Amino acid sequence: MKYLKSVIALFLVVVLLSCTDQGSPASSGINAPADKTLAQAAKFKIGCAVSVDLLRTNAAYLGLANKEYNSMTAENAMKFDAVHPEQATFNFSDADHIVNTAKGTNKRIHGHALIWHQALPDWVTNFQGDSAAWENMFKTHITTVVNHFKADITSWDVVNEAFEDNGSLRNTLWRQKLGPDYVARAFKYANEANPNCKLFYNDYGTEYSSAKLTAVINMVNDLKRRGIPIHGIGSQMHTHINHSNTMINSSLQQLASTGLLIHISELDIRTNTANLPTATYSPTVEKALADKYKYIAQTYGKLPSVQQFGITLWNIGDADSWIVLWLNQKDWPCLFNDKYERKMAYNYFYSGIQ
Ligand code: 9MR
Repeated sequence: MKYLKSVIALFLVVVLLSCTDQGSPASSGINAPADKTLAQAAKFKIGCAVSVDLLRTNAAYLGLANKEYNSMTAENAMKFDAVHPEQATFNFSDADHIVNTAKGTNKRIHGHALIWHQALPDWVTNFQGDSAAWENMFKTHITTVVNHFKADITSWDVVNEAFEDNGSLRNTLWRQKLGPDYVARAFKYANEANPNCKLFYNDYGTEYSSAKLTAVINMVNDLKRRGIPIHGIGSQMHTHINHSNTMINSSLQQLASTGLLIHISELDIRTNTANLPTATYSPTVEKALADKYKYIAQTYGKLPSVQQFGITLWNIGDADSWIVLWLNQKDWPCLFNDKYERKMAYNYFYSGIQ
């Protein structure tokens, strides 16, 4: 009997731990009403970055994507390799699926991303040609993609991640082949293709690297001085629970001092900062995650409302996070758990965006 009781007790402990480990919807002091959504609560747009495969195959995922948000970004489907797989071939079928999904529930669609050093097809990395041929290829890509979505996409991440964390201009293929001023020309070409589009420079790390923050602000101010059409800055905010709140606040304030629109464009928050395979989603971690989400939401909410383009969450549930799927790390960075249930982080974020 005593043995049986111990076995049952052990079983209960294991069940309890495994629930916590998956980020169960723990109760907390703050609870969002079950019948309300992020889009309804927020003073600004709330977006999600979506995978076209999951929209097509996972009903719970599609349900949340449809219901909770009023802006949508393609996680991958509008990147160079997805839409322009061969020099003479554009393929917009996945991207169009996302556009149609978003339009079905009247969401804003934010374009991501025209020029980046990653997600390039082989034909671009192997491209042979003089500087005029490179310029033509670069311009053709921007013009064709912006044009294709002209009716539905009114904002684009034009250049993504042009700086290193130390503030130097990243030595990408684009920079090597087109020269350091390629950033300005990308904005110019995008504006020529759709003069009604809000054009963003998008980067990560401005909340932890002051060198990068300064470099981004200097570049943006330089572009503005030169009359280059740039309208917004995306602060990706792939952050983690230990990043300093003071830095997060100060970086957003400094970015806003440019006068441009500010988009927290790829928000997620890592908890397993040392990338330990033994990490667990303990109540302490759960609360730290929730507090950080709330802090970021409230801090963003203090920016001038005319500059609030919105907050986009990068991925929906923990199981579809790029940190888990792409970096292959054990973590719980999202607002929903791997069963697409609201986490404590959801409730705290919800209270922060009001
Ligand atoms: O989440 C995206 C992942 O699925 C892709 O494999 C990867 C490469 O295309 O890009 C990830 O998204 C990135 C975004 O486009 C730009 N900022 C960093 C994001 C996370 O790496």
